[in-house]
Amino acid sequence: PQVNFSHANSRVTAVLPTGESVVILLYGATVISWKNRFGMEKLWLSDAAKLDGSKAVRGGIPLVFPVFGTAPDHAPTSKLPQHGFARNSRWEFLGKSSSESAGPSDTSVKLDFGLSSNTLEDGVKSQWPYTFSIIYSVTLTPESLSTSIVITNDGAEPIDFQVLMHTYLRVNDISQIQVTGLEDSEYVDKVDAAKTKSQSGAVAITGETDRVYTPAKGPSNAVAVAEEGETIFTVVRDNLKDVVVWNPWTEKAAGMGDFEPKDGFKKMICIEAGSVNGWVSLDPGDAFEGAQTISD
Ligand code: TA6
Repeated sequence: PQVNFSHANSRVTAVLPTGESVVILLYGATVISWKNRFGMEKLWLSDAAKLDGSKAVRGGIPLVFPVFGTAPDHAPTSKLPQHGFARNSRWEFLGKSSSESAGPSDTSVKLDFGLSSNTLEDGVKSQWPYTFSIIYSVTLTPESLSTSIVITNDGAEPIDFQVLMHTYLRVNDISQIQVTGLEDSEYVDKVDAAKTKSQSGAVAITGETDRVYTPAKGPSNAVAVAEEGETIFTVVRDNLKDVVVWNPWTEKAAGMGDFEPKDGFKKMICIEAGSVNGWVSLDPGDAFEGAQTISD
């Protein structure tokens, strides 16, 4: 049984024999759709998301690199826009590989995307003049979606960066959501003067929420999202020590022109795996790998 596949109009689409599918926009190598075998969309994408490359996609899985937020005091990244350039850049599709261990229910597909200093826009290169290459892989299986990033320093000087996968998970009703796996982790509360707090119990979303759990200490690096007591997502991290939990709620949703419908915040929660507190320092010739696996 074949993986159905297409690479057209700046998108790569793959459909497994069991029916699951994924769509990646070459702009930002942004996953914009992940559907289960019943055709149910698992990611949240704003109705007003720009998909023409004019701005970062509002939804799906935008890639944050080499800076999370803005870092005015960090000279190497201080000239970059919020969340860096990866989600605003045109990536190349490098190819696909599919594996079928025992049969159609085990068939999976891995799609590779590339961005490097050779393909980066000149304007961006002048803001961040490092020699690098990134391979971003999206792997779809009947049970999960994984995204992994390998960042290689091809230059002669160390590169200090932050990286994060800004995943918008789709939920039915945010008021019924509980996030577990972050118990006892310290977090920076960005809606309360960036105070450092400690998480006790599950995380519920009852208003604008913007927290950087650093490090996220949960057992086996797993964070679970439950709706009415039933786990709907599990996010397992590999070499990504932090988790950001974000929901814009009413006011911030109203203030984002590309966030539609305005009450769409009730249908999404961002569970973002990354390394965003402090800087990963990559020596010349070295490579950094980080990944997440989202099971539904
Ligand atoms: O991940 C949380 C966050 O850093 C929030 O502070 C908010 O800015 C969000 O990202 C969205 O940022 P964006 O640049 O995509 O509008």
